[in-house]
Amino acid sequence: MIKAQNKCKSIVVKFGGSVITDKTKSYTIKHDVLDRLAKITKDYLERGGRIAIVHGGGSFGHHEVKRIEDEKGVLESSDAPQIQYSMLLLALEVSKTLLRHGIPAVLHPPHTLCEKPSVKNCRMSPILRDYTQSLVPVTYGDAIPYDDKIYIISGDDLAAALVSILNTDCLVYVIDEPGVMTGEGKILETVTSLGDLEIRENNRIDVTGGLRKKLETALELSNHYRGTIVITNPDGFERILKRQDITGVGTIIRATRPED
Ligand code: IP8
Repeated sequence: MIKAQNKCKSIVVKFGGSVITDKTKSYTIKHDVLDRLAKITKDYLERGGRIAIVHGGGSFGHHEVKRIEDEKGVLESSDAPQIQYSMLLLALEVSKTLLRHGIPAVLHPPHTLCEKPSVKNCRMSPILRDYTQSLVPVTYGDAIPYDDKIYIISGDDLAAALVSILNTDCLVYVIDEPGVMTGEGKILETVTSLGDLEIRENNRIDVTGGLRKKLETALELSNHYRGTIVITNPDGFERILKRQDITGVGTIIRATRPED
């Protein structure tokens, strides 16, 4: 029996790249969606909620990586600036929208925080510093040059690392489906293991592993994170933030623990 704690008074949210950009067209932002997410976030802050925001690469970072790979066949550290620049363009648009809605968003580019290509080697203290001062840190998936190669750090992993550092009640992954869907199009209420789970994945360009990798990260996190991890869409995000509660929204990710 899964006993989730349902309150979400503090959240790390990951806005999926496929939610805030149009993955069918390079460098295209869904401004209407971004505006909506910003408005929901602002209302939540006004009601005392605390939040840190992570976003994905969408048709910026993923398309840029794919373009370079197609062109050269390999990714070298000299390609990092181009990918970083593509992500900065998106991150600046996200920040601009948040600021326009009156959200005190502070941008933290991961290539300035992460020494090596693993979130364990990212210096999160500036993000904690800002969060502690009731600012809203914003970070995102990025390219880290290391050992003459490039590693892509996913926003999913950064979000998973941040919940423990910021000690938030919830981790919400906002995707473009209401939750994790089965092959037949049913929403799964919970995912407790990957096993032979059949999930519906879209086939858009994704260089960091898509939904299956997200589930792996979330399941691994749930072994030690005592908050709640939920995957949902913008409607679900709105319901969670309005009620500061996740009951009945999206798919809860929680690996089965011995005490269950
Ligand atoms: O969409 C990927 O971040 P994600 C970032 O969160 C790049 O996996 C540069 C492709």
